[in-house]
Amino acid sequence: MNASPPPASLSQLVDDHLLHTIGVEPRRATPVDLVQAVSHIARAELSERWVQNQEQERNGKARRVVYLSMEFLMGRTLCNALAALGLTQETATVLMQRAKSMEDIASLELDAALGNGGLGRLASCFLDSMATLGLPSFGYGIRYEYGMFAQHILNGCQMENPDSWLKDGTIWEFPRPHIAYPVRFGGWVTHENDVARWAPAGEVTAKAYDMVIPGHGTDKVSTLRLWKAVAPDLIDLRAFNLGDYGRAASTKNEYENISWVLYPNDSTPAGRELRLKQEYFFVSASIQDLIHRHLEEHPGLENLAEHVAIHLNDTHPAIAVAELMRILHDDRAMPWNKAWNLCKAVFSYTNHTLMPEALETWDVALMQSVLPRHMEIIFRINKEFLDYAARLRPNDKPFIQRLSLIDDSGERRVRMAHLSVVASHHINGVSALHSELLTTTVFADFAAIWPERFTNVTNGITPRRWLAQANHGLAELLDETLGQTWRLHLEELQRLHNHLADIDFVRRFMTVKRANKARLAQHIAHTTGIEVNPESMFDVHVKRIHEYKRQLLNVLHVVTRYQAILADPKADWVPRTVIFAGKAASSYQTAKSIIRLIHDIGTTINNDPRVGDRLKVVFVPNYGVSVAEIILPGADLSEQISTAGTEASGTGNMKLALNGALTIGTDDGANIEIRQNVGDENIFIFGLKTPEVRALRIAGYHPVDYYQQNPALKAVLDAIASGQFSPDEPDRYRGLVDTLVWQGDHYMLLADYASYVAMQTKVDEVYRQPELWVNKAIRNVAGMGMFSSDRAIEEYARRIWRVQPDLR
Ligand code: 26Q
Repeated sequence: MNASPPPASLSQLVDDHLLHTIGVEPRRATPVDLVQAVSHIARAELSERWVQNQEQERNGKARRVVYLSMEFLMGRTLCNALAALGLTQETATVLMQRAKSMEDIASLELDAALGNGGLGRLASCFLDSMATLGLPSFGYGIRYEYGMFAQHILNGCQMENPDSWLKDGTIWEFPRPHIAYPVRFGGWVTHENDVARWAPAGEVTAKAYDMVIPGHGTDKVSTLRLWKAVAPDLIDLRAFNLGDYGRAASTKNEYENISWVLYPNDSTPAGRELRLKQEYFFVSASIQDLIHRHLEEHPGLENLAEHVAIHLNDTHPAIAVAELMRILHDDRAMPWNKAWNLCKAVFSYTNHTLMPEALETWDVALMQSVLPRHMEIIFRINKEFLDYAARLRPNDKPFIQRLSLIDDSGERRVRMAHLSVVASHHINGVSALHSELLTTTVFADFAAIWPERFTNVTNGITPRRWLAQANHGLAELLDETLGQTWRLHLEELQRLHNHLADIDFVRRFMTVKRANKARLAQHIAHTTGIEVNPESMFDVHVKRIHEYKRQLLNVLHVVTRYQAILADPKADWVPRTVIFAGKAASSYQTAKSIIRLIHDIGTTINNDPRVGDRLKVVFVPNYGVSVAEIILPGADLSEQISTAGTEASGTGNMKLALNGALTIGTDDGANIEIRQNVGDENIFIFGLKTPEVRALRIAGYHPVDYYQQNPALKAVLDAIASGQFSPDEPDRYRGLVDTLVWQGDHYMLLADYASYVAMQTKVDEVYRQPELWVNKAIRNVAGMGMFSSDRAIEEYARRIWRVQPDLR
């Protein structure tokens, strides 16, 4: 750390803010006062950059990217802002002089957790890269009053608490009271001379709150604009004036609940009316805003596509297509075909899942009642599209039915993915495998008619947060070894290959990992009360809890190992600490049951004196961005074990490898590209591959055969099912085991079990040779260059959005 005294100015500035902004005597400032003061300083600097940037963009009339996403998992802002402003060292010194550490001060900030998982964090990494690359860009989302729930564990069970991240306000937002739009719902539509008139039944106001997204190594910033739902003043007043305060409050709530809470649901869509209203609410406000901004600079909307590229982060904002059509055609009288061509030149769409149950659809009747005019527009888009398709393949009715935006196999539903595809000039998946599967499975028919629309952009992560900020030790070592430019040019990590034989470098790399493990061990002790040994292998499985991600397969291995240790305690066991973290959607009972099983198994194993240090199992509560920043740098082994063909990409896999963990994983998502980049010998790939999974399903998968034929597997499943880990309620996990053995084991855990356990033995063999392990770990870091979100955004900009980075 820089020990030289900071320029008097920063220290003086902190005192000024304490005195004038916070209202405390600097000598008496508490840590909370200090974090506020320092944040105010950074905020003011960012504000200046924001203003300059807006001015430049206006003058340049640049083509802008509009990134629509229901989720942004921003995490904390302070350290990222200081790093972007080049103020990290100075601030640390000023804090040190006041006997405070940066880490302690920064940890007082609450995470902005406005997302569920990978898709939301990807959006945040992308904003960071768009700002860093100087791409004129705007993120739009919802200012949820309550973000992702806080997870507590009570007797091994997940408890959800509301995430009231705004309870003391947040310093990082800029309210824009003058930027507000009406968003309308319900009512009916009349038609006169081919002109549709929508008479809505209700209206809510969307108010803008901006967050500045600082670029790194540049003065450029980007904006994240979040919308809050506010009842129109009139609504309040009417009941209020009649003295009916109860009704005034409840009407107000009915409107404002639209932006109250994030839907805590990943891959199991909840078909709730409120969710549809949320989607339309933020999309409508965003489209109105971008049109308003366009018209400030241009006389009309004809040239909209030359100046805006609108990106749909999954189908959640897909109603934007109908909204833009409505505004162009109904409100601004643009001929239908012209409006439709404009749409197709403006929109692009990223798909994040192949799992049919996760593809979003809406009941036609619900959409008719909430958005009657949009439903009509979707019907017309569909009719013209299906007419076109029928001309391509006359008399192929199944083809037409498969393509239709409306699924009428049962109760009629709108397929939001189909709406997104027909309106988009480009559609991409998030890893090479996933994009390939899109064109051969869910979108095969579309790919047959429009092959040129489909492409791949493999996900990426920002090295600023996931290395520079999360792993100071490694960042410092890289700075000394490679210089500091890897932050902006992650390919430079390749040059680490030149240092594999440098004993001093290798030793320091190991020391950094050891320190990160000690820090993680402390966090584990603090949050769970469990003491773990930092000398043991840290085997890390962190992500949303979901059956397809197969935390349960990991559990099967843990119990296998437990039984093997008991059977042969004298063998040369590699001590392991198996670390889980992740949230289960609150309504997802099986996922919650998996969390409880992990705890029950942990309690048994951790307290079994025959096991000692050889095996420990912990569950770190409340996984999120800031907890990830502690866990990932301390990992030795990264578990990426989804059933092949189910994980679209994964990004935790990239974060872990970038921090020097070796991956044990299936041939799935971005694991495949990680293997290509780090080399086959430096990753542990096991299990069925995607075509094998498919072939086995078709041939008929009989999990009970694996159960009966593999004694180790049988012993593990029997132990769990018989209540060995839940003696107070022996049947607690019988149902869970039954889903595997008797109910089809949809994600094929039993089929992959043997190869997984065998690979875990190979992992041990390598770990027993520390020089070999560290060599592979360094090769992993060295191979991660392409997984920077800068590379991903550069691909989107060049191949999809056709916008130029603006590096003035
Ligand atoms: C949909 C409808 C109603 C309610 C909720 C939802 C919903 C919400 C969130 C559906 C899906 C999600 C989140 C999906 C997600 O995070 N997908 C992940 O995206 C990552 C970034 O591309 C990939 O790396 C992961 O593989 C993918 O699982």
